[in-house]
Amino acid sequence: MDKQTPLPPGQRLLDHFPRFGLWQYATRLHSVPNSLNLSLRYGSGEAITLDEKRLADLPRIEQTSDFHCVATWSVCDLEWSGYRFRDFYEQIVLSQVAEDPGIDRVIFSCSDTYQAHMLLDDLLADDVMLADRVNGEVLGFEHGGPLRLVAPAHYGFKSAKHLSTIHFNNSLQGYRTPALHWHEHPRARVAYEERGRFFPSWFWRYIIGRPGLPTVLFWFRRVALKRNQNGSPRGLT
Ligand SMILES: Nc1nc2c(c(=O)[nH]1)N[C@H]1C(S)=C(S)[C@@H](COP(=O)(O)O)O[C@H]1N2
Ligand SMILES: [Mo]
Repeated sequence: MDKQTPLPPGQRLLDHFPRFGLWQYATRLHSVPNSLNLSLRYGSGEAITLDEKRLADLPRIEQTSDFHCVATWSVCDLEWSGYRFRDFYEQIVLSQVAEDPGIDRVIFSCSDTYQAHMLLDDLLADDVMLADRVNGEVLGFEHGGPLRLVAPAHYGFKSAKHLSTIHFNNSLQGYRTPALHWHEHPRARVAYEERGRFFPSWFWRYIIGRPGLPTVLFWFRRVALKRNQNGSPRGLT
């Protein structure tokens, strides 16, 4: 983001990019693999495995974008590298399927058991990526390696890290919210401050987001340090 441009409503700038998430996921990292282990499901079809070579056939893109967490922190100018989600959809997903059973949403499952879902239309925007590099380095465990979603126009909780299954679907069957059903906004667009489904945005900013923030940041840093001492996989320093 151009430093002249104000941050989106209710956000504050952090000077570093923390590892973050719902805190029950901070410790669920034993199952995060170092190399890509990704499946694709379309409608009620069987899951197929996608290897790195298949992804590497897509054009590689680089993108500089900002990242906004619903808990009110933002970081600017992250340099992502990877594949445009729309290219992935058009060149890999659509080439596997004969008919469209009314697909309108996508459920992302992650190897730490986290899940996120987005509307297919939102995912086809120019700036949505499957990223495997950030700031010039291979995406390590810390920020969602081996592969994560990056959807800058949506709050960070939609940008699923450590992707393991991408399910194109016509319902939310198979999705189990990692947070509370009454909280989660289905689109979570930053520009409209869609922080939660109910309650006004000040509630999420001042009652939930800001007071909880230092605790969660502290907890994630602690878990990351511990994992590092025990011999960390690539990317956690
Ligand atoms: N697999 C997984 N993806 C996740 C989360 C998580 O806990 N696990 N947390 C989400 C939230 S709330 C945010 S803000 C971002 C944080 O990304 P970062 O750890 O790279 O800062 O990841 C999102 N994707
Ligand atoms: Mo977040």
